[in-house]
Amino acid sequence: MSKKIALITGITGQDGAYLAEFLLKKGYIVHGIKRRTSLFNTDRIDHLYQDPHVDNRNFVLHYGDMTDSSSLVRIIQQVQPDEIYNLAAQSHVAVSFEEPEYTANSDAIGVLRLLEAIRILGLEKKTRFYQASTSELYGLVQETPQKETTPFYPRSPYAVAKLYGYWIVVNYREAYGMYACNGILFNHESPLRGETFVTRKITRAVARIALGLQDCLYLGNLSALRDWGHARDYVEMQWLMLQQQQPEDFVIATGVQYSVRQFVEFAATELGIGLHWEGQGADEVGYVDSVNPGPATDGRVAQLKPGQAIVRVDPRYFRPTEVETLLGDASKAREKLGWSPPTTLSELVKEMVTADYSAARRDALVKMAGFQAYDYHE
Ligand code: NDP
Ligand code: GDR
Repeated sequence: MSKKIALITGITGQDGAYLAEFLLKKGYIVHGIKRRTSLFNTDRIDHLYQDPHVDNRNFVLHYGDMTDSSSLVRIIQQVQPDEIYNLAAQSHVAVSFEEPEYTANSDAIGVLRLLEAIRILGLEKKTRFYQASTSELYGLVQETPQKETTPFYPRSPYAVAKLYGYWIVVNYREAYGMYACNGILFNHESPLRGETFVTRKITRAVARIALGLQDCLYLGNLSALRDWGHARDYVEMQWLMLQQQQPEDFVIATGVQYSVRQFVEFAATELGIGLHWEGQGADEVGYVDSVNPGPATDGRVAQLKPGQAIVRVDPRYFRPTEVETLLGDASKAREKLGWSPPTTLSELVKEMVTADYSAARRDALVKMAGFQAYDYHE
């Protein structure tokens, strides 16, 4: 039997890397679309790279962009994929307020471009399509927990763009009988998470604080509640959604919710770091630091002992409209896909902190070696 062919947009991102690895293990030939950038952007998938001069590769990268129809048509024509996973997006909610038009172009119209490419090339009956939809669609939540039938109320340019993506997938499924479906995935994290998303920002900061490379972590809304799972577990569900008899949309979530503040505490606990909370909203949740109770004062940074950290609320990280709470009900996926979240939050935090600690140790060693070299030349 010939190998299945998958095309992944956003292959250089967190989910793209896990999905590519997963599909290769399943015996797929995996093609991915990467953007042209002035610096290398393939760190997360370099371990999968195959020399283009070798015949019969099962991992192939193509230059393309979600804002460029002709590149998408050309790649799909060349690859003739059995499955397309559309993971590419300007995926940062806060950034979408700064770049709303670009976000709409890539995250909304980009989906349309792919679906039209499938149609133009006459692949409607061959190519199955997965769309990376999101819990951000629920925004100002109308029902808790959120499931497939919960009404949407997007709260950012990102979420509004993804709303278009969601509905155009449903429309092409109904209008043209395409096998196209939405995975409404709640937040999922990993050591491969981008450094500016809150979980990774936290685990990276506590690791650096533990090694004396940083003393303060600036955050925005500490009371936001999220349903966090592990990206490795979630990409398996993306694949399963394309292996069903009928295309359907599914919520994927853990069904457990924590605040940003709790995430900081879990991460700090991993490395035995004491926390001082400062700034607007820092005292709102009634947390009293058992190591150093009471409000911190100006100049406290200088007085900190090693292994202690300041978490300072910085309003620059507040969003014009915020999604305060998300909690998923994945009963449908549990029944039809056999979903149960294998990784707990504490396992996830531990894995992320461990990875960031070892990266920070490398930085600390380099810094130390740098200082020694400087001393030597003096
Ligand atoms: P990342 O931000 O890590 O990855 C996004 C990918 O999209 C990167 O490969 C990026 O390329 C690529 N990309 C961005 N813009 C373009 C463009 N114009 N043309 C081509 N490629 C582009 O996101 P995740 O892996 O975390 O998420 C994957 C998808 O799932 C996204 O669509 C996201 O919106 C959605 N999602 C994510 C959730 C999560 O919690 N992680 C939850 C629900 C949905 P580059 O590497 O060059 O930047
Ligand atoms: P989110 O993830 O917006 O849920 O989108 P993010 O980690 O950016 O924010 C989660 C919550 O934390 C609050 N927060 C901060 N966020 C960031 N990034 N930086 C901070 O300093 C900070 N302080 C507090 C935020 O306000 C928010 O409430 C992610 C993305 O992966 C989307 O692509 C995806 O669709 C959704 O998850 C589901």
